[in-house]
Amino acid sequence: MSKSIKVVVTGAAGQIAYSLIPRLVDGNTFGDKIVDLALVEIPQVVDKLKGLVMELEDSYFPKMGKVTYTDNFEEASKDADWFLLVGSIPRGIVYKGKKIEERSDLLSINGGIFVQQGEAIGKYGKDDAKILVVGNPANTNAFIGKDAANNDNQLWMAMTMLDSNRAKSILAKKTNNNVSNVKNMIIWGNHSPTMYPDSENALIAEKLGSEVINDMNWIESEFIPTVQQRGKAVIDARGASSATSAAKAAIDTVIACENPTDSGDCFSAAIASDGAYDVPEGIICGYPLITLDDGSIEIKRDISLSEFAKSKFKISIDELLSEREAVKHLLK
Ligand code: NAX
Repeated sequence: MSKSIKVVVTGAAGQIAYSLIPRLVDGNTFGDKIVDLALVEIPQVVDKLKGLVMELEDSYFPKMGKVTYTDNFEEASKDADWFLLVGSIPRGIVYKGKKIEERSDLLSINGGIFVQQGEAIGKYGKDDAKILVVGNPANTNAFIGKDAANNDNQLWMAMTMLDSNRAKSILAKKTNNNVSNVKNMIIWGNHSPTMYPDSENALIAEKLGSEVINDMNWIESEFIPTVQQRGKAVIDARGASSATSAAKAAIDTVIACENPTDSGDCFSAAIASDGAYDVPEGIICGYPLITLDDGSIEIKRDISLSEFAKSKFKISIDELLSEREAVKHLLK
């Protein structure tokens, strides 16, 4: 019999989840494993998940196991292997009578959610559970969740794969390559407009980006700002934030964690710093990661950063430190 795996998805009635959930059970993401789904929503919308469950059943997914839905996160967490934390309160909505405009309010409200979810994951999730935070502000939400979970065997990540996929696509276009020829694409720092997409260490058709692209002006004035601002550009064009591409990026992150990384390559996600690349310990920072043959995930440590790269990366680290300061009342 195939092994089974349990995946919890929050924000399950949202637009990213609508693209994401079917891909979890289509047999590509977890291969042969039977995938049990625990879908979580807030009480006001949890009943809508009944419709999604009907659609999943109607789709004929041979690898789909048990599907449950609930507004009780603790109940959903029991013995889960993976947590995809997509749900969060967006900027601009009225929450408890107040319009949420400031990043500090957003950090605090979502931080509160991630304290509860983190505690439940630490207590009820599997000891080797992996947690991918998609809901923004993703790095600091993951930082709060990890602190509340207080279980160092579990791996907390914040998603930067969408930024990395976007960066690959722009570099491929610029150099007339297919996207599959762009590898080792690192997003350093925060998933926010301060992130640093590293074109210099990207491998483009096996060559270092710093050798292939000799146009610093394009890198500084087009490439970096386009990757940093792409989320907003999609909102402006589509009238809604990235959904299909965000779902694909979450799936890509899961697949990258479940399979050994090819030599010479890496994948992007933010994890807790252990001091690598001189980042203060503990903050959830975008790094180059590799999955080893035994399934463990490590920071790739042999990347050399130019002075230009270091100066850009520092801006993002400083932002993460100020976010940590803004949520310190939520930490244990
Ligand atoms: P939607 O507003 O469509 O869906 C969010 C869902 O989360 C809603 O149905 C809401 O009821 C639910 N929710 C809120 N609080 C919850 C809680 N405590 N427990 C369970 N569910 C809860 O947003 P969507 O477009 O799906 O985006 C979700 C999040 O992804 C947002 O925070 C968004 O900013 C973030 N993104 C992150 C990206 C990344 O690369 N890390 C890129 C895409 C996206 O912008």
